[in-house]
Amino acid sequence: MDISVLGLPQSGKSTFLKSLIKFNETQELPEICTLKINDDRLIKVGELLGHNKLAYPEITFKEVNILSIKNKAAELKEIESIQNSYGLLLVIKCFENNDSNQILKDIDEIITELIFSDTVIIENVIKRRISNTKGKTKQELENTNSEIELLENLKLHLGKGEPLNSYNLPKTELKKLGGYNLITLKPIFILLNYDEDKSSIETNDNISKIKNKYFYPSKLEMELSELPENESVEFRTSLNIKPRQDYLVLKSLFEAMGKILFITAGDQEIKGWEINKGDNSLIAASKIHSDISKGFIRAEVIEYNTFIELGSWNSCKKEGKVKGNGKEYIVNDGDIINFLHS
Ligand SMILES: Nc1nc2c(ncn2[C@@H]2O[C@H](COP(=O)(O)OP(=O)(O)O)[C@@H](O)[C@H]2O)c(=O)[nH]1
Ligand SMILES: [Mg+2]
Repeated sequence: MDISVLGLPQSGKSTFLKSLIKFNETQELPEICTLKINDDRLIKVGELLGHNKLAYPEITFKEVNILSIKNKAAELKEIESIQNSYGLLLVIKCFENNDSNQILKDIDEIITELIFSDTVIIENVIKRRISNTKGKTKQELENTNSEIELLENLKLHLGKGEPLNSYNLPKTELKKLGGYNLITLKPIFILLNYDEDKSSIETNDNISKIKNKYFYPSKLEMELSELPENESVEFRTSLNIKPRQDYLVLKSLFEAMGKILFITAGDQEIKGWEINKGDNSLIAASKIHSDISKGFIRAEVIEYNTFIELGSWNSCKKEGKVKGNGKEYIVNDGDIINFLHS
C-alpha cells in the first residue's frame, strides 16, 4: 500500500519517517520508505508451527511537499504522486506553541488545498465530456450526462469545503470515478505530531472529534530509536510513552485505510496478505496468484483465535473448525486460509 505523507513545511514529515526507519536527524531519507507491519498474529502462528519464516504486509511512504512548491510543473508532479497513492497521511505540527486552534487551522489549510486540486480535476473532466459528444449514440450521451451530473454534485460538495470521502456514494457510482484518482476520495489519516506533552490537545473537544487520528511524538521517537533497548524503555516509562509506538501507528494507519489481513500458514512461510475490509475469498485468492482465483474451488478457513486455541490445522480439522467457503465468503481480519484450486 502506497501512502503519501503530506503536511505544512516543518510539520515533521521527514522526522516521522526517520523515526520509523530508525534514521537519525542527519541521515538523508530515501525517496520512498518501505516498512513492514510486524503483526503479532504472524509471530504467534509461527510459534505454533515451529518456525519463524514470516512475511508481513508492507506500507510504502513518500513525502510530498505540495504546500511549499512555487513551480507549477513540480507541483503537478507532486499532485500526480498523491493521486497514484492509496491514501494520505497528514502530519500536523502540535509542538512549539501550536495550540488546538492552530492545529485545526493547519488541517483545514491542507484539506482546502486538496479540495482545490480535486475541483480542478473535476472541472477538466466536465469540460472534456461536454466538448466530446460528436458521433455518440443516444445511450452514450445519456451516460455522459449522468456522469456530468454526478461530477457537478461532487463539485458542489467540494465547494462547501468538504472532502469527497464524506460524500455518500453508492459503490456503482464510486466505480465510475475510479479512473480520475480524486485525492479527497482517498482515506485520510491524521498524525498529530506532538512534542512531550499532549494532554492539552488531547482533551480539546474539537481535536477529539477528528477521525482517524493518532498522537505520535516523532522527534522523541526518532531519538529513542537511537538508544539501546534498556535505556529507551527507561525513558519511555519516565515520559509515560507506550513501547512499540512505531508498530502501533502503522497498525492504526492500516486499519484507517480500510485494510485487513488474512494469513496463509505453511511449513515454508507464514504470510499476512493485505486486502480491503469487505473483500471476498475470490479477491483474497487473486492476491496470491491469478491461477488460484481462476481455478478457485474452495477456501478452507480457520478463524484466527480458534487456530491459536487449538494449535494446528489438524486439530482444527478434528474439531470441525475448518470451514469450507465459496467465492463469496467475506474474509475476516486474521482468517487463516488454505485455497483449493484446480
Ligand atoms: N520539538 C519538536 N520538533 C520537531 C518535532 N518533529 C519535527 N521537529 C523539528 O521540526 C523541524 C522540521 O522537521 P521535518 O521533519 O524536517 O519537517 P518536514 O518539513 O515536515 O519534513 C526539524 O528541525 C525537526 O527536528 C517534534 O515532534 N518536536
Ligand atoms: Mg521534509
